[in-house]
Amino acid sequence: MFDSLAKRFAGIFSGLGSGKLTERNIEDGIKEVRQALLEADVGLDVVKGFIERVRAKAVGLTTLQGVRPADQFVKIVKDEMVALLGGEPARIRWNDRGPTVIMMVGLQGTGKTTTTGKIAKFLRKRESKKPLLVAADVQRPAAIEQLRVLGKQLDIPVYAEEAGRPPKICRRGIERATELGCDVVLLDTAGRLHIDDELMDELEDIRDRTKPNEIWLVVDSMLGQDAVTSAREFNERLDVTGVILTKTDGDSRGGAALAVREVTGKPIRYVGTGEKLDQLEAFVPDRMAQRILGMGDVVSLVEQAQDVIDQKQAAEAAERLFMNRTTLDDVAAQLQMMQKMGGMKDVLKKLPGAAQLDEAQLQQAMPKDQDIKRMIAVVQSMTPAEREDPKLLHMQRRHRVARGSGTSVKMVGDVINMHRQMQRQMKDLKKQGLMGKIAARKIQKDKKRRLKEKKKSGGSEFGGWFAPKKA
Ligand SMILES: Nc1nc2c(ncn2[C@@H]2O[C@H](COP(=O)(O)OP(=O)(O)O)[C@@H](O)[C@H]2O)c(=O)[nH]1
Ligand SMILES: [Mg+2]
Repeated sequence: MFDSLAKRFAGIFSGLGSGKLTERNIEDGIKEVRQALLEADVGLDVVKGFIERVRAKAVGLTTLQGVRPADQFVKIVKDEMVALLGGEPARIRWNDRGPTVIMMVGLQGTGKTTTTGKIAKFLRKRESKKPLLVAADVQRPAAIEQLRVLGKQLDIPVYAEEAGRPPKICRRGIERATELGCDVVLLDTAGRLHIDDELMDELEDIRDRTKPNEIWLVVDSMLGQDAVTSAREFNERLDVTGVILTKTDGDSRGGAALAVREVTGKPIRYVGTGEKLDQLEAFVPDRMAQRILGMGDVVSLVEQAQDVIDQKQAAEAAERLFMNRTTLDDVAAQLQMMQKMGGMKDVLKKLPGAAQLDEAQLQQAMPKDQDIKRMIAVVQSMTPAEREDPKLLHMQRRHRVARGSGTSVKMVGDVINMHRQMQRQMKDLKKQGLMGKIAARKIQKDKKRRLKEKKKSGGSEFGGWFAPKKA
């Protein structure tokens, strides 16, 4: 959803350069930020407020010492973006006595029923809750059936009545939850294509009779400003406690996501990222701001990595890295991790700087998953001694390994280069830690020199894919 906006921002920020910022530069930067937000369909009022806050902070930017002014500007925009999205992630108000009631509301087709199922699944997994779903949409018989099917799929109980009025159904649903020992009740209410009084009266009635702990408004991010308008109306009538943005996997420009918090004053709780039941993410403003600003979603990348890495193994690998005793087994481990983390493209996209790469550049910057498999095979065809000390791998041995792994001598060379790159990066990091800025500057110089050398020697096919460089 935020792809084009992220690309835009990354461009604006790199356009600021690394030198001193003048008032003129800042003004240009602000103008571009404004334009980018307007193009993303954020809405004029929200953009205005945002820009005013950024400008107020950006005045006198050049006075801070020791930090690049451009970075300061980026930080200001980022902080404001986090504030716009809601600051701290919101927490659920659990009921300490009896089941917690969560009422789902929203227009028809926004994804209420699907999201109800997703949330139930999410809360069961992440919060160890025992949910029950209530079919409170009696407008369409198909709606009840849809929820039943969902419940069966998830193995979560569903309370439904063929006839009767929704407020009473909801009350009885909560009673059933208590009987079954369920501690969360999700009310899947009816929607309409447009907001009308009849619907609102019904929803108010449900609210008054069930006293929900949370009222979550489901908003379709594809609807842009219309989504924001309907969110405002729902909130005025029902005083919702949170918003869930669905269909963020679509090609909307992101305006609704950015404006809905400011307009309703209510936090975004989750985002739906696809039709499948596990495609729901908790909404973390700081993380989302980084993604929007093209800074790369480093945090979620790390989390994703944590999911697949064995912690003990990781600690051992880190120690070897630090002692500069990495072997080709570490290279293989890293490759295996990438394989587990899923498509390389998804991983790369989350790295800082990668937002600026277009599809073709991304394709070029990464080894194909097929190649990852082959590279692992290369390492597996080496003797333990060779893995320990890649220097042993002279030409004859490389031929043997290539044959053994069914690959090419070139690929064997690429794997050895990866190992070298790993060691170099570690050295760079150490230098930075020990000698601070002087070291950092020297590393920059070294890098330039190495880049030149690499150009001369032709480089490896996958050169630079550990840290994708701007093309
Ligand atoms: N791509 C995508 N589709 C979604 C998402 N959430 C819901 N949908 C789809 O939106 C359509 C309407 O969903 P439904 O839950 O029936 O909406 P309701 O009328 O509000 O209950 C269905 O086809 C869902 O699969 C999402 O996050 N991404
Ligand atoms: Mg529905």
